[in-house]
Amino acid sequence: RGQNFGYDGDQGPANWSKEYHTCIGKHQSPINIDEHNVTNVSLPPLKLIGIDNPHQSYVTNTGHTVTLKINESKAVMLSGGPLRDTYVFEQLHFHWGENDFEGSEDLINNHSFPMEMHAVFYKEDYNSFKEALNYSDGLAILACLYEVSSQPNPTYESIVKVLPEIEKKDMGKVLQEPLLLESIFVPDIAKMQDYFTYSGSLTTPPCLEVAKWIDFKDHQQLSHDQLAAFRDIRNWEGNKLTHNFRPVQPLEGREVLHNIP
Ligand code: B30
Ligand code: ZN
Repeated sequence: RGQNFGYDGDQGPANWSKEYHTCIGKHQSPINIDEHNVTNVSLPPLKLIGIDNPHQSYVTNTGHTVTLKINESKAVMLSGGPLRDTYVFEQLHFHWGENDFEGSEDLINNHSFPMEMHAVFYKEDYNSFKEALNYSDGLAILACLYEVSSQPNPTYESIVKVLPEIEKKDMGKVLQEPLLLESIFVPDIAKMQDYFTYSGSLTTPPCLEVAKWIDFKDHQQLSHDQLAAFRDIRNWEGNKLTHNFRPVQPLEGREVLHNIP
């Protein structure tokens, strides 16, 4: 079985801990971020290197999500803000819901958004993503929330267009044009210092508590049709992956910081 977790019934989030004991830890993700219960701070500037030039990218259906990777190593790096060290870009992927009223993992004031992107980075000192999973400061994950817009977001068209071609698990496709990650990661680079940050876990099994989460306060926009295209890809069982978000987990006394630029 191993990676055969799902989002419904016996395979669903409520049963993950039967096979993955780490999914019942005290620093789990996602969480609800209550804006009235955050600590305002002024952290050093968050730095994203290598996102201002286009990178050849490939998109894969993992059976749990759609993942985007670039083919250069250490071309995109993250440091500063709440991070003590430099982190290397590994992949980004998405979480979505059955309809336009749910789908995000983290909630803001108990409000759901239709989609959430996670850009996953591992600590450079640990040399690989796999190795970094053994350390509590192994990962840094940027999260961005999406709202529904009436117009399609042109930045995402190249990704949305290939989704029908990667309908089945393990299918992958190189994007026709190199992708400018800047426009995927952050809606507006001028607003990128406005974010929430907290310590948490992977939101899928094995739910390892190894991630510093950085959630941009600014949102991006996708049209209903762009969102709906994600719901048509198939999971590891061959069924439509209509939704792939984990419900929020208890905060257990953790502090959520709000960085005010
Ligand atoms: S998340 O950002 O907390 N949602 C992994 C990375 C980030 C998150 C969750 C999981 C991860 O790398 N898991 C192990 C590797 N995966 C690859 C994958 O992305 O799709 C293999 C696997 O099958 O577990 Cu699911
Ligand atoms: Zn994720």
